[in-house]
Amino acid sequence: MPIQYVPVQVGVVGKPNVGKTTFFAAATLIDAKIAPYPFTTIEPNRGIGYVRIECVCREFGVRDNPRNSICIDGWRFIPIELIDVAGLVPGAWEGRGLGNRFLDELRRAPVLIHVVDAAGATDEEGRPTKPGTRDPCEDIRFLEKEVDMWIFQNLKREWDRVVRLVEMAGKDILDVLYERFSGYGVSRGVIECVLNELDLARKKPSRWSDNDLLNFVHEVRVRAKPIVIAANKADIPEAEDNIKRMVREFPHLKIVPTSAVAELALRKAAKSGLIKYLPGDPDFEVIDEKRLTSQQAKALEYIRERILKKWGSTGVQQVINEAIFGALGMVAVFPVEDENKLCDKDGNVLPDVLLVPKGTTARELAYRIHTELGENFICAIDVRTKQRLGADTPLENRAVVKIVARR
Ligand SMILES: Nc1nc2c(ncn2[C@@H]2O[C@H](COP(=O)(O)OP(=O)(O)O)[C@@H](O)[C@H]2O)c(=O)[nH]1
Ligand SMILES: [Mg+2]
Repeated sequence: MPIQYVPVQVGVVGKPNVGKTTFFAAATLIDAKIAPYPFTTIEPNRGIGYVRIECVCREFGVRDNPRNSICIDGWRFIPIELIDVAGLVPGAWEGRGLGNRFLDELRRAPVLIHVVDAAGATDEEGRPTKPGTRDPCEDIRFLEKEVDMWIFQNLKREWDRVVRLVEMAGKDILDVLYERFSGYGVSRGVIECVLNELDLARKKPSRWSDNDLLNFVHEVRVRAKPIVIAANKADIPEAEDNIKRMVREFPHLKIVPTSAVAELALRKAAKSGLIKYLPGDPDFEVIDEKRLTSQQAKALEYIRERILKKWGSTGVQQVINEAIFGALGMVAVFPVEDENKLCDKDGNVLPDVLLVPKGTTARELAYRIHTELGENFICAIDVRTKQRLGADTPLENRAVVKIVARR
């Protein structure tokens, strides 16, 4: 039976015209609608993007045939689900610009990529302006507030019920709040930790001020739905100073300079066989100079000089990797059924890669593959070292493991 694979969801958010749809199109290589007008994206777009890791095939000297992922030149691309949420404008949490509907799309996404116009070429509502006019730091503050206020409002609406359950029905506040947050994918541990940290665990819900509630929501959200910043339009000269300032002003955030248009151009050129380029590469190679029009050649050279040489890459792949491996702290593991041939029952070599939270144990991995495999778990084998791993051993990134189970 093939392993069931549910891709991690990543929300792509930001005000209109910052490049979300371009980013999404580049990351998924689907031709989504791209236009410089607010609200061109009405329905949220969903598509498959990828994180990139070094595959283990070369290390083991095997030729793999992946099933749930792709291996190109020794790089493994593992699918994740991207959700392109239409432009969020200030006041979205109150319903401005269909904001509530868009925000609801993000409920289950455990991490967000906030696409920011680092060139400052769009005002607070996303209308085009002269580069350098808008301070993108404001956009970072605005979006955090929108997300917090949206959750705050949803929780506030149910607060009478929370009061009744805790103060009249005698339920534990931790259980009640955990249940309220279950739709957002927040763990009990996070709720408990924030309640204690803010000294709210023993305060009666009827005595919580709006400020208590807002602080609580903010602290839970920071832990449960982290945001990474794609400092987009990094190809525009005005972006450089802004990016430096963002890094200084938000030391707790990961800020990745990106150029979504450049990534889209490179992927299209690669797709039509003009260049050799893998998402995330620091450079590309022209396959046949003669096939390029002079305009194409110029555009590619521009991308090389202004983006790749300056920033090291277009940043699109990097920010996705940062969301999954940095902000969410996940690790990639390769489960196999035959520890010598590194294959599954059908002989597929290194067929699957699973993204799991750091700290996932060998037994938890078994459960993740099949409930039965978890129930009958005996031990796991680290294929690299041939060592036996006990049930509670946490798995390392790029581990290749065989699960041994009772039949
Ligand atoms: N210079 C530059 N322009 C970009 C970049 N990404 C997107 N744009 C442009 O910004 C405008 C809005 O892009 P779009 O993807 O529709 O933005 P959205 O409203 O956030 O989805 C379009 O004209 C894009 O070509 C980028 O990295 N650099
Ligand atoms: Mg769009």
